[in-house]
Amino acid sequence: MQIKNIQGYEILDSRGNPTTACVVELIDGTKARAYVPSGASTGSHEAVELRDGDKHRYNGLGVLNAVSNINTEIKDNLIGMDAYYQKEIDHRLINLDGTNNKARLGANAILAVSLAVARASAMSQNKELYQYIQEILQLDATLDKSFPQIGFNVLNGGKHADSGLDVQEYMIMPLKNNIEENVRIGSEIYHTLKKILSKNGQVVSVGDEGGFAPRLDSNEEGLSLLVQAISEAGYVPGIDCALALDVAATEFFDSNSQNYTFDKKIYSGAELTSVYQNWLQKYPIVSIEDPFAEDDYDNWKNFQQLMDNKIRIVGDDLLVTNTERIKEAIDQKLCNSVLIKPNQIGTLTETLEAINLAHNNNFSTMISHRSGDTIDTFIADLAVGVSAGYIKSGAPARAERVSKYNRLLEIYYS
Ligand code: 2PG
Ligand code: MG
Repeated sequence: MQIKNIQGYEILDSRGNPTTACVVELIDGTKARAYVPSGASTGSHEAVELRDGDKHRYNGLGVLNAVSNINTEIKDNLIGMDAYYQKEIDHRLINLDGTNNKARLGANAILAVSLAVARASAMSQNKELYQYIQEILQLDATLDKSFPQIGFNVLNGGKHADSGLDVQEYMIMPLKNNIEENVRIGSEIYHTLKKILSKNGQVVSVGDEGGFAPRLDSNEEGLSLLVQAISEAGYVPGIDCALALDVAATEFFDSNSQNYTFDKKIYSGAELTSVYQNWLQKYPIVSIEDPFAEDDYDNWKNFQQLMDNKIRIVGDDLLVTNTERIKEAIDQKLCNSVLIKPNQIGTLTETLEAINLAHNNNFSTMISHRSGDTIDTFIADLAVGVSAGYIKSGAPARAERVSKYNRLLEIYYS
């Protein structure tokens, strides 16, 4: 089905910063939209998010250049192409850009178009988006829908809050086999945690991803609070609900000294490893994302070897949804799981390639939102479409976070 028109425009994300939106129209009259999210703790190897830098608009964060790239060059080149051929569309976009990190047209321009084309194609064929993704991957769509386990981020630190916590995300991960039950458990524990914090005289304001942002004495205190919240909500820690962390260690790594500033002290990679080992003895942690900085390969390798696949070690800033980096991680045994963020790489096709590469090499995948997000729910369909083991989209609160969880429920009932 031919593309008839493409229109990009600027909208606001959940932090109130501008981001790109795009509507794609097909000749059968189908119109579909996509909104692109934006990170705060970005990996240096991510595809480039084009910002205008014009201090007179949005403090330099405007995306009018990216929007204009959609409305001129991209539009001119894609009109008339068959939207059903996602791979061809995405390769046209990649070639048009011509750089290896989408720096010319902007990953925020390219991804908006790539996702809107996929959504328009699904709509035009009267399919749910997750089914359309299954078809692109040539998966057997007659199989049962498989739902990811959810990591609900209930305590925010790092670049996402001024809580003072170094660990960026403390997640609770309900372990039932049913998506509705897991959403309910996540919400109940979240509210129990709020009560505990209030009782302790802590603030219950939230960070960028909807998790609470209390001022705690140490990073470990976050873990004990979560275990307490799970128990007080009536669940058994480690049986009904586990813990997952995104340490986002690149943010507190000093590349000159090769050390980490953690809990206001200086740690070597080996010392930080001991901290994690100690936590793993005491708390039901099933996965740790970015335990070390994005280029600190030695410590990643050592930790993966020590853990011997007993937990998931998830590469985010390390891998940036990039097949080259994922290949390296597989070869060098740096971790065993990949965080998947479509805007780190810039097209749906490359995102699916990253997921395939991971799954074919026994790496699990966790599909992820960004800390600056919108109500776009593409990643929920992506998670079901590729049968990802895990998803994270922040707290079970705030519209841009729950939109993904609610879409999972919608798919469950579709
Ligand atoms: C992360 C993400 C999403 P950001 O580090 O995993 O939670 O944060 O979007 O700020 O990179
Ligand atoms: Mg991360």
